[in-house]
Amino acid sequence: MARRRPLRRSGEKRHAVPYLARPPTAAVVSLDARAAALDELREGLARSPREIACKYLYDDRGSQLFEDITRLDEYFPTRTERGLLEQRGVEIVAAAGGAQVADVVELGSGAASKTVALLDAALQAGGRPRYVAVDISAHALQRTREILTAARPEVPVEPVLADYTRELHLPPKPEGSRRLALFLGGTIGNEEDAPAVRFLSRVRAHMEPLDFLLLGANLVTDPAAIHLAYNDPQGVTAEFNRNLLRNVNALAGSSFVPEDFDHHAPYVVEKRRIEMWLVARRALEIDLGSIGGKVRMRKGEGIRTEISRRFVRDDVLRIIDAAGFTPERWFESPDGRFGLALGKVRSSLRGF
Ligand code: AVJ
Repeated sequence: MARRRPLRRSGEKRHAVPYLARPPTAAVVSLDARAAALDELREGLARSPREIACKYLYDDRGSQLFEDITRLDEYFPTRTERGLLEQRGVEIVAAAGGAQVADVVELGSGAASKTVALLDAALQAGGRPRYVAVDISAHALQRTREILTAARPEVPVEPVLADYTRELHLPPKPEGSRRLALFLGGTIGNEEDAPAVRFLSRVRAHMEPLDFLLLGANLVTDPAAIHLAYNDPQGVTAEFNRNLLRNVNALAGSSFVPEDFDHHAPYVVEKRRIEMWLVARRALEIDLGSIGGKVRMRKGEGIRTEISRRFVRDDVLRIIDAAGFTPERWFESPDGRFGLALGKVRSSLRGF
């Protein structure tokens, strides 16, 4: 664990309510979000192959199951990234502005245990970082806040409850501070190149010159180890995958029976990605509730619920460059399984 600097500042404001910029009314926001979700689900389920976006994995139970996954022996990415952040955190923060890094924004905060290493580095550099946690799950945000407040009570936490794939409202950064945006865990690998670049470009739109992005990416490694990480013998990943159907049922009133589906998660070597599927164990007819209509599936037919890509360094640097960040530094775990790219906001977009 990184060292802790006894630096308690009293009178620091802590916000108890998720931050919403320009809030219309809560009801309008959630009605809108629900209609958009139903459209997205309808569209994905009509595709061939059928798809349900991976963000539906992360209801409160799903966020808890993912946290359980990160503690499995077989699932190495979280541990590898944490080690890298603990080893190189000081260097990373120094390269991103040291004491001036006063606004650490994490997209998909999940359980923020890894982030403590970076906040510590900012504290050590003599800065007063604030931590803005953005997540789609209220439960995950609550966990983040508990973990962080217990670990580093001197760091103020601002939770933002939001689906950052849709819209991104961030609290304005403190006057004169530098923002360090974090997109960790290898979540960028859930998207193909074009949507990944579009997403990071939107993040960049919330940033200014002298701000930095730290992007975590899973790297190409032994296929058998990758396979095992997504096919743990205890079946936690299988349950995480099936739970997506419970979430969809709760959202839409659909009639998916999770137990009618097998978890299938092959590492597709030529695409350098894990694909997570739910495969019908028998012929099924599923009522889609408010999504509208029915889905008929043959035995053995699948719904794709996630892709999780493995990269090589240059893939990652190209992506951040295309999104408007100049690659400044690259940090890699000693086993070569995980990489972190640090990019600096470029003032003008290069044509791409
Ligand atoms: C949270 C998106 C990084 O892709 O490895 C874990 C999600 N899926 N096991 C990943 C996940 C199956 C995870 N990310």
